[in-house]
Amino acid sequence: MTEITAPKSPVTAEQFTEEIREQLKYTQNVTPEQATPADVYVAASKAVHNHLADSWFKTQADTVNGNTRAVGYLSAEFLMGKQLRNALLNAGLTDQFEAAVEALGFSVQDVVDAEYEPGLGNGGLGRLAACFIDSLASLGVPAFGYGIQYKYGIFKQAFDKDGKQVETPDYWLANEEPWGHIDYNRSQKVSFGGEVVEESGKKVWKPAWSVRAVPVDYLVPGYASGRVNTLRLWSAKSYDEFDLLAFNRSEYMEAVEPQVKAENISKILYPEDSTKVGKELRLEQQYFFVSASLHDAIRVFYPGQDKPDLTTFPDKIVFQLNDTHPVIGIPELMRILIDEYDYDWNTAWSITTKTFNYTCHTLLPEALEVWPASLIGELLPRHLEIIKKINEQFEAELKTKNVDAATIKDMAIYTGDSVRMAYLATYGGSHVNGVAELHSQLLKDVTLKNFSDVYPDKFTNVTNGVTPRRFIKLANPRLSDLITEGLGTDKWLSDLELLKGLEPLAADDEFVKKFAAVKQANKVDFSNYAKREYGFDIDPNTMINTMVKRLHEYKRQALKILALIARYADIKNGNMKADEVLPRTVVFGAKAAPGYYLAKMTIQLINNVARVVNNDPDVKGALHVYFPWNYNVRLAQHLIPATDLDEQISQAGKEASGTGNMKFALNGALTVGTLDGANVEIRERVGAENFFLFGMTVDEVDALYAEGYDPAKFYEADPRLKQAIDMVSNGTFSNGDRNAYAPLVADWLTKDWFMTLADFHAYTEIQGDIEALYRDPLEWNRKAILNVANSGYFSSDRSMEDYLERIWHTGPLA
Ligand code: 26M
Repeated sequence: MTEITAPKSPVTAEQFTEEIREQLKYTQNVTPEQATPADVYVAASKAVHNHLADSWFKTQADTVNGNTRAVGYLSAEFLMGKQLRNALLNAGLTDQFEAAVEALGFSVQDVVDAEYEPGLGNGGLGRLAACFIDSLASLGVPAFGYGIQYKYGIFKQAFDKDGKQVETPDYWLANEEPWGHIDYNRSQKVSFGGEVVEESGKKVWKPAWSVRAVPVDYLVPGYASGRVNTLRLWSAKSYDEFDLLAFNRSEYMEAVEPQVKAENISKILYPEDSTKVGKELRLEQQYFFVSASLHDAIRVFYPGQDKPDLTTFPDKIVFQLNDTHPVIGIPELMRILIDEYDYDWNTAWSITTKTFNYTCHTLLPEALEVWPASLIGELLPRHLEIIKKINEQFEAELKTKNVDAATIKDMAIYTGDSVRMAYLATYGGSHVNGVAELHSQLLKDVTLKNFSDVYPDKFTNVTNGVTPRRFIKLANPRLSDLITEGLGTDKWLSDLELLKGLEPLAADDEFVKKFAAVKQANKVDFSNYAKREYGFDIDPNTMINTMVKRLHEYKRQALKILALIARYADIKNGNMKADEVLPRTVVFGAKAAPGYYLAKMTIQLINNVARVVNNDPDVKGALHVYFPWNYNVRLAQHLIPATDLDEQISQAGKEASGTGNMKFALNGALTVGTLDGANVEIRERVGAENFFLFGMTVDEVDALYAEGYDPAKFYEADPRLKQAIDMVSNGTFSNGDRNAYAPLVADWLTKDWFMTLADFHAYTEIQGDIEALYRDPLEWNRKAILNVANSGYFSSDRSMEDYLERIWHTGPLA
């Protein structure tokens, strides 16, 4: 007997069909005959939204009236992915929806495809925020996601005829967007600039300009919890629709200028990741959403009160700072408490430090935000004063702890000309966490060592996780059914450690064959999807070997492409016979920051290697390379379930955690990877014998740097590496142009900051093990099952439980 605990809705398919008809008639104003799939998509979305409304209202009321501290997740990015299927799943309406759409004469796929994915994030950090709010709702924890409703999300990526990345704006709001509920009545005023004056002994900030922050609310339905939380994304609007005086002089452009300036704040998501861009607009964005969110929380928890007792604020809500982007919230809460509510400094500080906690998502020093003090002074003069005072208090505190003068200087939050946001966050909050064991350790030992010496108790780890609802149930329905069959229950969807129960089935050949059949069917699906969306001819009978993530040097797409070129050369040289090579399809997905020169050149190289390899009859059937453009959550949901082998090959000590690695393991791909980020913990759990480990460790990397790393030596020493690089420089992948990749090659041979060349040999060696195992499907799939069975820890539900226990000290609503 299989136990089914998935949410069930009280309505029948016929009733839901009727609800969609109503929406078509009264909100879309079309007959079912006139309707397009996009109309049906909007109508169905509104219908499912209505089913969630009562739970949403009740959750809001319980959040305010209950005695459970809420969580505020402050994040500049929420990479939500499409909403419809997730909402249907959590409302228990999936079957009714599918039947209704067909009854109305539409195809389910067309309707689901009509939803345009909101791309309000860059990569891992933004997707993590989306997984976390899903898990909080599913656990029944009262929580708000707070962020920005960018008008343009992450750019759309295309490739030109030379294989170069071309970016176009992602105007995701071009068509009706049924999920966001704009709530003008709950707007907040956010001010900038001006000066600070003294009025009867009190500092008063006289800002120069203000914008109106308008909340757009998104429902965050929990899975099987009956709870619906809120994602509140702020949109910037102008107060002065136009300046009448200017307009009267018919200076039309000037008249709308204030509006343009105000609305620019939420216009575009910065397409950077792992680099800091010290742009004024970026600071405006950060302050904009953080100030609006803090005021909103006060409004929510102290409704109608002019003089609330804000000493209870940390009992009402605890804020998590997702990286340094919202850290301006610390001086902002100080300012609100002191200037707007008349608290003294010490009381304000006590409230503030109890309210905030900080998650660091990087180890790259160049990614830690540092703002010029002059910029903060111009944009937020009162905040700069407060930051300086925080820094004075901090230095005094360090002196009482007998920290030496040189170290105090190293630890400065305010250096005289800049403000270090990570240091402000560490001092101004209760806890600091890294996102995987290794990363948290390196934070303590290296990046924030001085802070960890003085405040050891602040530091903790919470290993990242991913939501099994989106990344197993929705993305991989076949595997979900097989898991439910194998376990005799679907409870694993809210208790992912139950996957452990699959472990014995890895020894059951019948089950292994079913598992293999699921993977094969997913590969066929993906091949069809890739044909339809991209025109690719992917052979689903080859090994699907995937590397998807942002394009960054430290992630080492270069290592993958060089190894691939070496393999190509082996076949061309006759060192390997094409018909003896294990047929492999390599799939890349990656966006490069528009200003990241070497990353963009790497994309161009991958595309041109793909062009040459795929058109070379000598390697036909043995090696194929595809680079579907515009990698996003939707493509991830199609590709991950179809992947046999996943690449997690960053230089050890550089990838904070990774979350793609978890999604692949949970979908039964095997990983080839380094001892980096969460790979370390994945390997520990799934078993070393079920993970393809290669490459230098953090200590070996450090040692090689210390002795003086010279990549050219590795080039000279390994003929296969030498040939691969020579092929890049001799025009093989640039129609004979020897200069096309010169900067990339020069970087490899003289700098190679992330030691791609040093790890090349180990990486190519391990391919033998991989291919030998793949030739034994039963053994390969046994190991894949053991990956699934032992990855339950990587549910974002578990991450949330760790945050609740170690940092937030709260739990589900009663
Ligand atoms: C900074 C300044 C200006 C504009 C953009 C940024 C910025 C945006 C995103 C900087 C970093 C950003 O993201 C970093 C990120 O995604 N880090 C990843 O976080 C994941 C979740 O914890 C980890 O799994 C990844 O290892 C880590 O690289």
